[in-house]
Amino acid sequence: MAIERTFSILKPDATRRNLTGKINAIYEENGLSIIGQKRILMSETQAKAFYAVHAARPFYKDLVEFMISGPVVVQVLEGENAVTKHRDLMGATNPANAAEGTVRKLFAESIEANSVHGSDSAENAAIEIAYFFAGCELVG
Ligand code: DGI
Repeated sequence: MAIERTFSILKPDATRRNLTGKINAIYEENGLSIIGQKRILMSETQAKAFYAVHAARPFYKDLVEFMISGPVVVQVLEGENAVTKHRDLMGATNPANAAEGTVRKLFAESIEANSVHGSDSAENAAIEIAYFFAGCELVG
């Protein structure tokens, strides 16, 4: 498997509880290198566009409000099979269904405040990375 990149967000519930280091350690210990990272406050426009695929869902408004409720850490992870590896480390969307040892099982507060985002395909990873990072901000 070739080296791949994926896009990750540490959500407001994670930054609020100072979990950035603990979550980053899980990623790094599992072969994912953090090749770009910044802490930002997402604008409403950014959050709406980022989750546009969910615009018709009943939870969309709450999701956008949650994502702008505090700082997030956006990051690019690089490693073998990074998209799938990251999704496996994150665990299921709903922490009640997340496997033992996953980030969401360990830290998520609810299906909405579920601590982390990760791209679901290499194609979406490229789009999401370009949405938040300039090429010169990524050092592999
Ligand atoms: O890729 P995921 O983050 O695991 O899941 P997703 O792309 O299906 O949904 C994006 C986010 O939207 C998810 O991390 C939390 C929120 N969400 C998804 N399904 C529900 C939800 N929020 C609420 N309140 N209820 C849901 O059923």
